[in-house]
Amino acid sequence: MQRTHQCARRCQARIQRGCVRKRIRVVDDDRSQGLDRREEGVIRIYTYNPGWNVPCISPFVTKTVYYRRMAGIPHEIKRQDLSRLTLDAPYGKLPYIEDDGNKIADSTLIVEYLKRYRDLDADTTAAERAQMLAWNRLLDEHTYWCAVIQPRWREQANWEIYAPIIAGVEPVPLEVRQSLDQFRELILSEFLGQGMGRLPATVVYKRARADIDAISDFLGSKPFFMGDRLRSIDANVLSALNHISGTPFNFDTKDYVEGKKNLADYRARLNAHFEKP
Ligand SMILES: N[C@@H](CCC(=O)N[C@@H](CS)C(=O)NCC(=O)O)C(=O)O
Repeated sequence: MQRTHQCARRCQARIQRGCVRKRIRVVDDDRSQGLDRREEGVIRIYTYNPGWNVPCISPFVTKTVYYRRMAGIPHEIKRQDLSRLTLDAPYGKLPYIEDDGNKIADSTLIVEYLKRYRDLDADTTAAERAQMLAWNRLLDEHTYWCAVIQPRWREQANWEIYAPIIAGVEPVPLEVRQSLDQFRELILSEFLGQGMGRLPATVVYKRARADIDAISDFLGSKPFFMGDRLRSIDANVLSALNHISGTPFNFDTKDYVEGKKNLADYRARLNAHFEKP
């Protein structure tokens, strides 16, 4: 475990040195006005590079940015120094946030924390909260692996597209590419450990399609995922869909999402308000 962390840190340091930093756009200052957030400071969220139509190439980071945008909580986006990821991030992963000198990590914990400023779920019933919990678990612990990790990290053709996006530079310098390839091995070992990475791609995508069917069927013709009101789960659903559909990668589930009219309409509706790469 210690070796894995050291390896990740070395990879990230090399990625950083290899001129990635020069190409990083600095901040997306996403403050909102007139809200119940205290005035003395702004919450900082640490991110990887932005991509296509998403504020960050990580769906978990994107989820937390969307929650803030949806709740109108002032925040500032900071690009994480990758050479310091395992030092700065409480669990060695993104997202984490800083608020009043405290660090809060893990997208689920961050959304729960942010509810103290504005709770999009304040008047939900216990049954609705139970449903949202189950959907969050599906998106974070299942859909993420079969529709994000599988296409981007496991498939060579998509990896060739993804590596320059992570690096923020094209062509990717040799030293950076070597570091990224090592980092890919780390992610693929996590994929094997999780179990999904042991299944053939056809099975993985069959599961991803089942998730998409369930999401589409549950959404139906409702304006938001839970009904007439925007809820915290919309941040996660929109993030997941924007990390599958409209991406530069080519894979089974992407086309499948794009073929579902209610999902395309939902994305278009919510992206019109909350998309800001
Ligand atoms: N359960 C965490 C998962 C976060 C996560 O897996 N983040 C990925 C990016 S999508 C990461 O930083 N990976 C770096 C690594 O595995 O070393 C959350 O919800 O925030």
